[in-house]
Amino acid sequence: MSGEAGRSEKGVVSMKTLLKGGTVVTESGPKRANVLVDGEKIAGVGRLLSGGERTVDVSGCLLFPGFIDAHTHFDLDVAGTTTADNFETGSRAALRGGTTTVIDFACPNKGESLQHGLDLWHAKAGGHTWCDYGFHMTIDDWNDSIRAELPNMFAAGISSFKMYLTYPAMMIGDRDIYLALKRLKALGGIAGFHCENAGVIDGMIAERKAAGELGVCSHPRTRPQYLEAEAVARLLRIAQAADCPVIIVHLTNHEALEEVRRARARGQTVYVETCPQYLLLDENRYFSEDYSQAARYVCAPPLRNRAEQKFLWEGLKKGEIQTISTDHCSFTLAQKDMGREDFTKIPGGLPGVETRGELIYSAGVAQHRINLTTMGKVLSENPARLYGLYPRKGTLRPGSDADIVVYDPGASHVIRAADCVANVDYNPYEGFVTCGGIRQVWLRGRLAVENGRVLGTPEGQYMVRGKSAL
Ligand code: DUC
Ligand code: ZN
Repeated sequence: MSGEAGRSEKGVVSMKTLLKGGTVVTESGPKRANVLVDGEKIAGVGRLLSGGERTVDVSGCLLFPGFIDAHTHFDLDVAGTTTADNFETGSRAALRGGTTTVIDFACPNKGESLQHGLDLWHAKAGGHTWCDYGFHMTIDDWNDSIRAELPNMFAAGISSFKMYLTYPAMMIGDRDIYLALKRLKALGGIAGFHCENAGVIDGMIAERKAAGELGVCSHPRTRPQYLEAEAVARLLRIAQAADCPVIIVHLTNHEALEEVRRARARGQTVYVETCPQYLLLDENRYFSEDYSQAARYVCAPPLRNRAEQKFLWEGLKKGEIQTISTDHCSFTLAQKDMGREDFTKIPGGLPGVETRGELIYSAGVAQHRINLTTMGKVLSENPARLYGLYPRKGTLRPGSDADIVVYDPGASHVIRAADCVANVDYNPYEGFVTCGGIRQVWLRGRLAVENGRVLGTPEGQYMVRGKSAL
């Protein structure tokens, strides 16, 4: 790399950089093109494009728009403990994995205002987040004051919300979901839903406890996929009543997807997210004799039967599933130890923000389950559109932020926790051999990661998001 700095109109020192010789993953397919970056923005994309004070040779590499992870939980209190990754460590891991924007869930406690939750999340993230970031707002209560706060949330750049059909601390009833959705519809907002049947799960847990079956293998057995499908079906009927589009987050299985198809067939707008853990891992992980080996995979919904993975990949290929996010919610093995005597005390969640891009390329594109265009859509373009960031994010075109993942398809490495920067002492994909690897990550025109090294300081900016437009 070589070059000299120039001065932009605003007097800010900027340098034009040409990323030369790569293949750009565009919305209509991969195209050989050079990318000219000017300051924080993309200035041009084209085959014959030249110029720039410095040239970076990216021949043989794929250039993706920076990945967006629309489902992270950093610095969240769960089950009497706090996630191992805060915004500092989590966003650093995200950036290393090609994710240039995360959307985390601001989470006021029941009885607190949305504004309180938002202030708290700004305090957690501000000044030490490595990638750009936004927040969804959790609605875990519905009353006149929360209703009255919603316009302020939009003004603060929050256009998407989250509701839970499970977890007593956060779940919200059918009436409140219905009323909240009607209000969101009027305001042009959208909501994602965690769909599992809380009541029946509670009953099943009580049965297991009474039988003394307190091991990790009771976790998947008390959260079967048909209870996820039931909750998806119920939520979609409530959405039908409210006439409001909705997002099903972390969908894991074909029975739940079938309910989405039914709703779409009757004319509803439904978006679906899945996660790498449901595409690559399966429930056998819970049946290890070694507590620690099993407990590290506890998340909700749980990992499913291996046969489900095929349905999810097909759903992605057909465009039935629009996004892959991680639900990154990391706990150390010591934290996972909290459930040695009782599986319900294991804090639920997996790390994933650092490995998503390489896993989806390796298990998806390289195995011909999805193509490059679909990978670009589900990791970047679709979340940008769905969550009101497009075209600033989610595309490599003139005027967009110069968030670029330079992916070398010829590289390969073994995923090891010891090599990762997330603040957690295991990796769910330990030993996985990647096809290809991330060579560079550019964040708003700045080289932020090179060959696994995160460069510079935390310069992530809060993203004021517009309305959903997928
Ligand atoms: N599932 C988890 O496993 N952890 C955090 C939240 C969630 O939905
Ligand atoms: Zn989550």
